Amino acid sequence: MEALASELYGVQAVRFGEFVLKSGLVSPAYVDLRVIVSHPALLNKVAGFLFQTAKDAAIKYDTVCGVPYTALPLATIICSTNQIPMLIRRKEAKDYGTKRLVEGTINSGETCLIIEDVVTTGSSVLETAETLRKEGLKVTDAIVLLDREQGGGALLEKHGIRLHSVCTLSKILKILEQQEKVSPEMVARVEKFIQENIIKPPEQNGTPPVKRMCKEMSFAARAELPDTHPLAAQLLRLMEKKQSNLCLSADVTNSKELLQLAATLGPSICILKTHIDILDDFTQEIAKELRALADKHEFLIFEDRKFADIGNTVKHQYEGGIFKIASWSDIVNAHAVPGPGVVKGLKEIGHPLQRGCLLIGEMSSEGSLATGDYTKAVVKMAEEHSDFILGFISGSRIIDKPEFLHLTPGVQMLAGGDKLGQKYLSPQEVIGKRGSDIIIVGRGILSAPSRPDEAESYRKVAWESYLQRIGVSAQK
Ligand code: S5P
Repeated sequence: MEALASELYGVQAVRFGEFVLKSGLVSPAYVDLRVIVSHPALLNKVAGFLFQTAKDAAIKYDTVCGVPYTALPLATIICSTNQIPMLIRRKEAKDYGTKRLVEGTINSGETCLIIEDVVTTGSSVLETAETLRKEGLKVTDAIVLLDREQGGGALLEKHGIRLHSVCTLSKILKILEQQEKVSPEMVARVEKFIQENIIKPPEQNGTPPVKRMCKEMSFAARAELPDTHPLAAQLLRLMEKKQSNLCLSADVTNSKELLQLAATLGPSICILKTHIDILDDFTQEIAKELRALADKHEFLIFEDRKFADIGNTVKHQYEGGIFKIASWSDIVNAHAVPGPGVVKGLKEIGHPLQRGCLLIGEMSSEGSLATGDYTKAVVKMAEEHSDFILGFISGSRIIDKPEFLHLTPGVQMLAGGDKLGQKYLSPQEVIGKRGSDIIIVGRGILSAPSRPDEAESYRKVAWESYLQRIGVSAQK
């Protein structure tokens, strides 16, 4: 490490004095590692240190991606030396619209390790991570050569990324002080600068965890949070991959029509919601075929059974009977009216099968009693059973925890309602303004002349509302 610090100093990758930063701030330290590409031995050495740091931290990963541009040659050396597949993130793709954002073979679900030269706020690493996550990759760790210790680690941690650094600015300082390359006065100045310029994540900054915080997080980032239920994480990833936050409410009474819907609309949706008890010709074979279509088109199945009885009864309703819901449905939902017993009963069956449940926090129907304190009690119940509860059916975001999903029914392009008390809001209102994650659409799609076209229209509007909400401009 001593030799590395001295070499970095020697090639002027780390300098001390007075530098005006891009932000206008005057800094006593300047770090610019771009210069190391002109020093092949040092470049190799740095790559070696980065690789070793990942090894020491026992990180498991399948591919490596360097944050453009300085870390690109570093990632290349690491991958070439150790025979690891590499991915390249394009920085300029935005300008070209349809160009790929990531080059290389992307195997969805694999873990990609991010390599970076310097981290200050962590935003560059985060940008790369979000791009990779949008491609269906997992990002759990990033390795950086030099951490300027100005809050990057904390920001990344908030987004589910552990930051490991080969060295920190203060450590380099200490070494250079010992080597008498930097005066004690300069060390003091730099340390003071670091202390005074820590960019804290919002909630440590005196700003309370704002309601909008979770709304601004990408689905991909939420998938990686340590407390996100594995099934919710799977859903969030496939949503990002398919660019769909549309759940089709397949409220049809004939199994042929149900399977046809699944086959034709499958590519546009993230979830297919059933009311299996309205089918007049249900057999287990239909459930099997539906399951196969769900796997083929990568959507989850949600049986909208709305369990609402004591634990012992719902256990039987979930596992047995004609429908054997637990055997084919990824997600079910429940009313909280009976108290926690309903969740405990369902969990006994669903948890070992890696299933998940949504609690009904609010309803879209006129005069619904699920409001106010009731909704609050539902949220509390969900928090107490977050190993099985994925989130809520609600009209808007009812808790600002990114681990919980919010699904909203009562959605059509035009607000309004039906004759039986259903009330409709637009996708833009539900996703953009009310902070929900997924729209549930039934008749809005089912009664259209072309169901696939209408599903695509809903998918696009809901997805663009999501992108706008998280502050990303939609790519055409
Ligand atoms: O509050 C609710 C909860 C649900 S799950 N309001 C609802 O409408 N639903 C369901 O969403 C309802 O049972 C139906 O299957 C779907 C809405 O269908 P649409 O045709 O009105 O879009």
